[in-house]
Amino acid sequence: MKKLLSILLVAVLIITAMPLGAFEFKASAETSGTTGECTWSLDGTVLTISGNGVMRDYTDSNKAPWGINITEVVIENGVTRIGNYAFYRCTSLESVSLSDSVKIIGWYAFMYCTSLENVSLGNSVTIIGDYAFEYCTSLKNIIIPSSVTSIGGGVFSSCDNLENVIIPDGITSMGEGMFSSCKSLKNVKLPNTLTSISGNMFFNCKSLENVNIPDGITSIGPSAFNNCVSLNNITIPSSVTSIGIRAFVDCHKFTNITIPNGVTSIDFAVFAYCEGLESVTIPSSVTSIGDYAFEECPKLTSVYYLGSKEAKAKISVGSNNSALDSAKWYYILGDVDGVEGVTDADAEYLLMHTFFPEDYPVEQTCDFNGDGNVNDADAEHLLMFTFFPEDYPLH
Ligand SMILES: [Ca+2]
Ligand SMILES: [Ca+2]
Repeated sequence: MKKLLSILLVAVLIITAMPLGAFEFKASAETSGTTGECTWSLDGTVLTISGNGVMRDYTDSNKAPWGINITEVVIENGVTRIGNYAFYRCTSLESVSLSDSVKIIGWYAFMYCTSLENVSLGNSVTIIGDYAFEYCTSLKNIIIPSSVTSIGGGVFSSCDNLENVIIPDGITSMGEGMFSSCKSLKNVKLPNTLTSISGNMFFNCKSLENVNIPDGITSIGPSAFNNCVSLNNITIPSSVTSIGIRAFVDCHKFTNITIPNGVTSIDFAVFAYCEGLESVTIPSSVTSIGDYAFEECPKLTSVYYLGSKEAKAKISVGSNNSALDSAKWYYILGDVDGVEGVTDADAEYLLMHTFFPEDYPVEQTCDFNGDGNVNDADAEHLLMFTFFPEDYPLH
């Protein structure tokens, strides 16, 4: 009896001496509690978040109390914010439905939810935090509601099976690498309200075939379309003035590209390894071409230059651009105002140039009739060229 008592005593001592961590199984067995201004309850593997206000934020080390074995999440009306890391690594989670009261999705909220297929974002979300859906590898379709104005960096990065995404107009900010390594993404329509394309936005989107660059975009970030090996020719609108390094590396399907007037520099490796590229149009605004800009463009045979030979000679060209040397350069004469090719507006511009050369500068030789002088006769010749190009060739 005494022996049994001492064994019991020892057992009690051991249990009380055990670190708190040994009882963590208790916490994971809980089925309800509070999270920020809200409450949560678990029914089997279905989690419901209720209340009015924000959920609390979690981290990778300070995990959410409902564990990672949930299969469904219901966010009830009243909840305004999904906490950071709220459902991080919930690898069994298949379905999420946000109520219309949710305005903000915290960062990493659904990252590594590798079974997540059905996502309904409600109609009030304005901000989707960084990496919120990164590595949601089962996600095929998503509709971003029109309430959204800002999407963080890497939000859909590495969603390997994402095929369709609807992005509404109204969005003004889409973060770096938002779709990087979305290997199934084929077609994307970007919103007209966007003003820049962030760096790495479509990096490594190997299936991407069509994407628009909306009018109003002023800059294309570094590596924005790097390794988009299936991307068809793209129209770069005239609003673009800056194209980041490596922006179009390995865009194998490009056959011709027009750089808009206003771009002053074709930077490092922008079109490197565009192995199908046959022709490029370069505006007279370009003053420098960086190292490797056209490295390994073996099919590049035609360069259409919207300026004079004299102006071309002044372009600073970096190393490893041998394709530019072997290609034939065509000097597109007549587009004296530098917009929209040769039109009657150019004749008018040239006439004004003969009166006010400082107010109407030209970047090319304008002796279009070849008589040795630049005067109103050349403006007239240029106008006739727009109607009868074969009868009035430009000299
Ligand atoms: Ca013109
Ligand atoms: Ca002349």
